[in-house]
Amino acid sequence: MRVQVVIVGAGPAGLLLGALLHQAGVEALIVEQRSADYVLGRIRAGVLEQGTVDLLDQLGLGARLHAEGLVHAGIELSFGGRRHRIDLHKLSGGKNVTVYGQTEITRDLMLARSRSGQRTVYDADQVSVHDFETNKPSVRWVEGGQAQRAECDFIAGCDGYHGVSRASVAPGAIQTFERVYPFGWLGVLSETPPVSHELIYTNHERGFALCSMRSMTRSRNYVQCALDDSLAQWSDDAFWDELRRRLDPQAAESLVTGPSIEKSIAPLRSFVAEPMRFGRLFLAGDAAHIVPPTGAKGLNLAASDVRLLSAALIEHYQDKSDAGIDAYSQRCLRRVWRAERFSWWLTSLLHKFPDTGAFGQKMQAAELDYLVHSVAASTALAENYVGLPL
Ligand code: RFL
Ligand code: PHB
Repeated sequence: MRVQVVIVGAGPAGLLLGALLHQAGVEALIVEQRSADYVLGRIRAGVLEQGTVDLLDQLGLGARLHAEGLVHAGIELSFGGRRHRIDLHKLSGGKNVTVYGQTEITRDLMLARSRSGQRTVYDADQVSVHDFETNKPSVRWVEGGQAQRAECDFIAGCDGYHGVSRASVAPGAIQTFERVYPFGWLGVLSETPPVSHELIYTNHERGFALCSMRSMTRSRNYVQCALDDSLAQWSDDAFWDELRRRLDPQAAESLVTGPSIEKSIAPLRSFVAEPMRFGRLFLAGDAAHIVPPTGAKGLNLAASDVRLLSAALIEHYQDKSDAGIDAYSQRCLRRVWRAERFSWWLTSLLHKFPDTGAFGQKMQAAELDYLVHSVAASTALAENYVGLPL
């Protein structure tokens, strides 16, 4: 078969790119190695920048997001047993963030895609990308035991950190930068009201904690845990006890506990691959870069990558210009590195590291104190959290 673009991966990057291309009349086939239910079962991001919300609006996919998403004008930082509010709205010149789960965006995008008759291959085995350094790239996979092949003009590698796209690039053509953090996040989803109406990011001597939510009746909470912790070690009671110990007294008092609906441990990593284009293969989203979740940037970066990639591909087809294609990698990477810096900084400030020690704790406390009492410092936090301009 032949299509204009093959998108590898049906996560948010791949589905969003497919929707943006379809809106402009460019046909794309998505090839995903997992089932749709598996993709929807992954509980991940929760916070959307305004730019991501605008992109979904532009696609006509904002209805449920606006009806069910929670607009947040601030976040709280908790340390030394007290909470301090950062007024994102005021400090960023009027911007907010929206709390709406990645699962919901994925569901909205999947539904719109199937309604408009665009094809997604789920459960594709042995996906491989070929000849992207030539004018005749192709993607192969095995579907129900049958070998399949799609010839195309371009391949979009939206297949996440462990995907096949980045792994298919010649080692000499790619440079990677990485930091692996010596801890993970244990996340619990529960049908309980959130601790507060805004997110609470906590620095505590026992480790980081985050109180987030999916709705006013569904909480998503995290505690920093050891990398080698297993889920079996963390009963629901153990999780709630640990979270409570890290919260300020007032938050601990108002914590409502309940059985977990989902529980998982995620390692934390900073990673960037350069460049993000190899001939007719483009990397987008987690396939090209990973941020630790502290800054809530991963999904938002995936959205800004595919915004630039879709514009570049549409320009190629409609205007017969490759200027956008040629600039893609450089334009993305500038924003990526700024988000990497922010996520690394916030992770370093809020977590307990093996070598933090007493001096390190004092430094974190002094920086947090400065952050919440200096308009300049809290403005820098706010403008990064709500999202830097593209
Ligand atoms: P995904 O979501 O990993 O999707 C990639 C898809 O590709 C498929 N795939 C393949 N398909 C075909 N062939 C292959 N060989 C393939 N290999 C893989 C996979 O099955 C999958 O369906 O990457 P994408 O689309 O780039 O999206 C990135 C986001 O998922 C990620 O950045 C965010 O979830 C990160 N993140 C957050 N981002 C935010 O913007 N705000 C947040 O609040 C936020 N919180 C989080 C997060 C990530 C977390 N975890 C679990 C790492 C919280 C957590 C705990
Ligand atoms: C979430 O709700 O899952 C979430 C929110 C903020 C973060 C990370 C994750 O920084």
